[in-house]
Amino acid sequence: MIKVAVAVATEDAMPSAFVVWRGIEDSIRKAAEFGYDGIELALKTADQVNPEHVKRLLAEHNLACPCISTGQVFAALDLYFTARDEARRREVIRVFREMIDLASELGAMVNIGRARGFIEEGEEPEEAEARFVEVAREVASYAEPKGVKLILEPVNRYEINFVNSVRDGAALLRKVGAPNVGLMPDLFHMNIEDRTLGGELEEHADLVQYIHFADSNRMAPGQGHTEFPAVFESLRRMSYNGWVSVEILPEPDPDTAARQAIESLRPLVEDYNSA
Ligand code: LER
Ligand code: MN
Repeated sequence: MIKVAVAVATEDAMPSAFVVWRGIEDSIRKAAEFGYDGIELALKTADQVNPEHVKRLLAEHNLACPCISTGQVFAALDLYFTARDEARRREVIRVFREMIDLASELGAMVNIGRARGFIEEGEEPEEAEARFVEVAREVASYAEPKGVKLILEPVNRYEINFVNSVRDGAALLRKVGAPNVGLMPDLFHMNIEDRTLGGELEEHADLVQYIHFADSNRMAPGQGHTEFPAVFESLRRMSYNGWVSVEILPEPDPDTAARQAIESLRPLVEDYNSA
């Protein structure tokens, strides 16, 4: 079974937060009204929301929150796993622990996007990688008894210089070796970095826990040249049972983008779920 979420944030999120709607109440109401199954909540810190309030709103609208995404931890707080400074690494671990506590209340996974960090000037990739592995293991071992999974998102080379392709992500996760850390491929980044979309998804089916959906130009599915029926055929071959989340540019305006996305995905998802 495939379920569809839409990426949203709180009202006070940075302008650059990459979401369709802002404001928890409005986002949840609209997601339900438009026919989504859930919301992906983009946060800077866990205390931006009251878990009881979010749970009540989700229950009222019969929606789930399958994922908390953490791009703003990097973009707004400048915190990331590969930081050379030990105090900064302790701080990102603290922020992630609080995200994990919230995720455990909401039944969500926690994304590791650009907060994974990067290879600093003058250092070997292995040095950044070693710091990532150490922090990821610590965060994963905190999340494990709480039943929370972490999902590493490969992001294209124009945004960061570390973990660009799905293959890079899979290789790194094998080094982390924690049972509760998987992959969050994003079709937009894959379109830039991977040889194929479906092929790489199928190849790493054992690790793929959640997928960001956008068309080739980051507009709503259906507005670019990605072949979504072929992606669904690959998902079928890998017996994918999970969430896809619409993370698209809110253009020409958020409601239009959200409506275009669900309208183009709904027939594919209904077909997938009924077979
Ligand atoms: C976040 O999910 C993402 O895909 C990044 O491109 C945001 O910068
Ligand atoms: Mn993404």
